[in-house]
Amino acid sequence: MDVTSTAQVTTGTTVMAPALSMKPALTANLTSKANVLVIGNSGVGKSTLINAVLGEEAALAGFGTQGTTRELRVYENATLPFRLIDTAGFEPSFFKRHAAIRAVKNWSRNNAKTDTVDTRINAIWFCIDGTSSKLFPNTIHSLSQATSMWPSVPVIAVITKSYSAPDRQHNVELVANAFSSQSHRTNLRKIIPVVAETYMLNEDAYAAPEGITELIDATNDLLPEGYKAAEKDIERFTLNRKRVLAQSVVAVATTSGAVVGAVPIPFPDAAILGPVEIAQINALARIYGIAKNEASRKFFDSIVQVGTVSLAAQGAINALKALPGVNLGAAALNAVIAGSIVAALGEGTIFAFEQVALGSKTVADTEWVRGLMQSRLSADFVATAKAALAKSGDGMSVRTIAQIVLGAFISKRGKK
Ligand SMILES: Nc1nc2c(ncn2[C@@H]2O[C@H](COP(=O)(O)OP(=O)(O)O)[C@@H](O)[C@H]2O)c(=O)[nH]1
Ligand SMILES: [Mg+2]
Repeated sequence: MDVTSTAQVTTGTTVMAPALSMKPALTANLTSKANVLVIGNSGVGKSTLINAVLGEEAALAGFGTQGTTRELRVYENATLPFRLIDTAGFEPSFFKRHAAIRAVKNWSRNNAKTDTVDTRINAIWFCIDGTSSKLFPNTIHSLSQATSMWPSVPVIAVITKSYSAPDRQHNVELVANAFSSQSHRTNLRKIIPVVAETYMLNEDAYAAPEGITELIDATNDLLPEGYKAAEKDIERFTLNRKRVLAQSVVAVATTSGAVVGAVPIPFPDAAILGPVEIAQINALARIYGIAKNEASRKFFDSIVQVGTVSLAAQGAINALKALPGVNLGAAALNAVIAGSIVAALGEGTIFAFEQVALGSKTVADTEWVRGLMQSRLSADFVATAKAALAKSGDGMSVRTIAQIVLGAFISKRGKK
C-alpha cells in the first residue's frame, strides 16, 4: 500500500483533536519534570505528535520569553512527568539547525541560572518521516550530528506518519540499520512507529493512531529515578489519551459514512454502512489493544449487526425520514442519517472498549454490548440527529455535513 502520494486528509480530524492551547502553565510542578527534546525537520509531524501525547490540556510552559522563541517551544501538562521541547525552527538547512540547537542550549543554560527548574535534557525523540524511507540514513545522520553534545542522553527514534501497517516492521529495521552505520555516537534505546492522528487512506480504510501510548510508556521508563511517574498514573492518563485518539477515528469514519450515504435515492437500510462500521470498529479495537480473535468475534459482530441490519437501525432511519418539517433533498438527508449512525455507533464502541480495557466488562459480554448499541440508536439518537438535520442544507458539501453531525454528537457527549 503506497500512501506517500495520497492527498493529505485533514477534514474531520480537527474537531476532535484541538490544537495545543496557549494557556500559561501552572508553575507548581516545574521542578519535578524531566525534559524531552523533540527534534526533527519541520513538517515531520512534531506538533501533531506533541498534541497527541500531551493532549488538549497541553500548555506552553511558562519560562518567560525563553520558552517560546521562534526556534523552540516548551510544552507540558499536569500529568506527565516530562515536558516536551519542540524544536520548531529545525529545518534542513545547516544554519537553521544550528540556530535551533543554540536555542535549546540557551534555554537550558538560562533557566538553569534561575534555579527554578531542572533544564537538563533527559531524553531525545528523533522524529523521522515514515513516508520517505529513502531519507532515513540522511535524517538520522543530521539529527545525530545536531545532538552530538548530548552523546549519552537516551534517544527514542519516532517514525512519524507510519500510516502503512505492512511497512512498519521493515521501517524499524531500516532505521536500526541507519543508526548502526553512522559515525556519531547515540544512545538509541527504542524505535517506535507512530500515527499521531487518524489518517484516511480511502473511504473505508484509515490508519488509526498508533504507538502513542507505547511512546509515553517508553519515555517514562527511561527517565531517571525521581522523575518517573507511577504506573497507575500513567495508565489513567493513557486511557484518557486513547479516548481522544479514538474520537479522531470516529470523526474520519463519520465522514466516510456521510460520503457513502449521500446518494440521491431513498436510503434503503444501514447495511451499506457495513464496511465503514467494520473499519471503524477495527481501528478502535487497535487503539484499545483489544485483539480480534475467536473470543472477541461475537462482540465485534454484535456491534456491526446493530449498526447495519438491526431493528434499532431501521427504526432510527424510519424515524428520521418521517420527521416533519425537514426540508432536505435525499442526498443531504441520507448523508446526515448515515453519518449519525456511524458517529453514534463509534461513540458507543468507544464506551464499550473502555469498559473492557478497565476490566469491568469482557468481550464475552455480547448481550450487554448489543443492548448498549441499541440504546445508542434510540430516541436520544433521533433527537441528536434531528438537530444535525436542522443545521444541514442541500448546497453543503458532504464533509461540511459530517462536521455538523459530529458537532451534534460531540455537544451531546459534552453534556453527559
Ligand atoms: N493524519 C495525520 N497527519 C499528520 C500526522 N503527523 C503529521 N501530520 C500532518 O503533517 C503535517 C505536518 O505536521 P506538523 O505536526 O505540523 O509538523 P512539524 O512541522 O514537525 O511540527 C500536518 O499537515 C499534519 O497534519 C499523523 O500522524 N496523522
Ligand atoms: Mg510544528
